[in-house]
Amino acid sequence: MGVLNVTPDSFSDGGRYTDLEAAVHHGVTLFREGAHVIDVGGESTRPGADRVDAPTEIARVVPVIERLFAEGVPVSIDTSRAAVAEAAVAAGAVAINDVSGGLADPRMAQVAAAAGCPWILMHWRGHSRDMQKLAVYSDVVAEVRDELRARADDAMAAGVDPSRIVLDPGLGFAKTAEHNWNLSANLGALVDLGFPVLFAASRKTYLGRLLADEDGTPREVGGREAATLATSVLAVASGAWGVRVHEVRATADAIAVWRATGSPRFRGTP
Ligand code: PMM
Repeated sequence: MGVLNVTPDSFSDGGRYTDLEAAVHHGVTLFREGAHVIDVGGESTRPGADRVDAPTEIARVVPVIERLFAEGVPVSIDTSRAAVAEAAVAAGAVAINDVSGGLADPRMAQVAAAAGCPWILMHWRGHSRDMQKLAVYSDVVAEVRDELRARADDAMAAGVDPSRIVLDPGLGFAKTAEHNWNLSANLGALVDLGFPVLFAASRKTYLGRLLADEDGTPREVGGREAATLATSVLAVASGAWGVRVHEVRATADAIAVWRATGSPRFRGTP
């Protein structure tokens, strides 16, 4: 999954793709580089971000989705609002990526069930403005697993086909760096729930902290790519179904190496 944020303020690519032509060009490029779906978002979810209203979000994403649809590029809509998801699906989006796992908007389950498309349910405890206060767990892996299972149960109760549900641990959303590492190390506990798992660590703050200078200055966003690649390969090796990344070509290359290494074709060949 390639990331395309059409926002002025996302932490990594904010402000770069607010121009329609630049956004479409980037989406097509990521698709040609090997992304299976382009995740278009019109609202920043970085910690502390203020919300935008639904009409603003729709005005940002719909023209981009229409153009990518016309170019034959599959798009997922990154939103936690039912009205935005509905408008995006009408414009051609083939999946809904909901960082709130259906909690932010009670109508989302109904929209996802009616659309019949894949619905990514991310682990979430509250809006970005104050989510880090909610990063309190006694056993982060068990609690995220149980809360995600509850989201999937609610989705199915609302009529969403189980085969359309994808789960995501929500790295950085109401999670400290330690929580993120713990979830990454135990991704199998989420995979065991039986739904495809999406892993989205790309360029996140905890990678910047890991790679901080001696004086503690976090590595800048653009310098987190090699670390992102490592997280993606490790996630896929742990059973993740997909990775959501800003840099698609390098990710596709790294996963191709992992796949070739694991392929029986190469084992024991003289
Ligand atoms: N993270 C961001 C946005 N959307 N969607 C899913 N499913 N999982 C995530 O972890 C996630 C997301 C924030 O990062 P961005 O600024 O790179 O979009």
